Amino acid sequence: MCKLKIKEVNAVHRIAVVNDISGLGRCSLTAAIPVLSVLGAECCPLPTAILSNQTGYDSFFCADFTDKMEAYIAEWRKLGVRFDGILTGYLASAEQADKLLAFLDEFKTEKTIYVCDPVMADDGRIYDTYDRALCEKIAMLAKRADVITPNLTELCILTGVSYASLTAESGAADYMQKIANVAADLLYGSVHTAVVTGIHMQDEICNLIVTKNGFTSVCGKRFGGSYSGTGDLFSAVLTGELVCGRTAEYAVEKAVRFLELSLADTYACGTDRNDGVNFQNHLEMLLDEKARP
Ligand code: PXL
Repeated sequence: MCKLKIKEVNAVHRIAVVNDISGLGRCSLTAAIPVLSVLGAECCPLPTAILSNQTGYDSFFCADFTDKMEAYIAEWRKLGVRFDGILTGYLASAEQADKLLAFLDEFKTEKTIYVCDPVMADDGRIYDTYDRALCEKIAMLAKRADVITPNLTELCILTGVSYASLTAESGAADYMQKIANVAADLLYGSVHTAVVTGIHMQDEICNLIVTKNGFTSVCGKRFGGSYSGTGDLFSAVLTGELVCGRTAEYAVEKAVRFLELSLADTYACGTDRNDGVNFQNHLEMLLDEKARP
């Protein structure tokens, strides 16, 4: 557990999490809040939408928060709040992305670590609530980040590479290198690390950490298909650890071990993919060994 000295302005690191709140599906903010709290950070939600349940279910209610964001952010401005980290995820509109670009201009300081999870697609498909205009805006947000966490589908959208062609190479000995080469195109400006998540390799799911110095992979055992919220749990662990000064390798390893155990539990329980990951019973493994009683 990383702790700041008591004399510092905030006793714990403060992370603005720009994401939706979904009543069911254990994703977005309902994943980020518990994870960041266990990691010892203050999670400050900037909601993008309020949903009855995530959009993978057959039906859902969604209240878009775009029109409320300026008034919400204005109160943060008045309070002079500063963030050690900013994490962005699911967005409700292209207009919202413009508001977030302005939010970054104002609230991302030299000391703020910005992790952009370019949530827009999975398994080769753009989410139903997303369109081309929103995906283009998300690409603009991703360019402002320090670290980006696309899954393989999102990586292809961001780079204009065909998902079908890239995944057709999955049997090749140099598949990881090929993905790393694609991800390397996204490393410019402030973006120093791309973590490509959810790469299917036989009975494993792998994640690639790509920097200008090359790439490393961290794999975990695969259980069942893809579950709602997996990417949100991953990006929350990553952000919480990076803000504490940990390396991307350390953070990704921790996220993968946490997800591996949580997904094994989820699979064993026969949980529906839309209901998300049974991570609650495994949060304690995010505490450092030395911090345990
Ligand atoms: O976990 C990604 C995500 C976040 N928020 C909402 C979603 C999804 C994926 O489907 O529907 C509302």
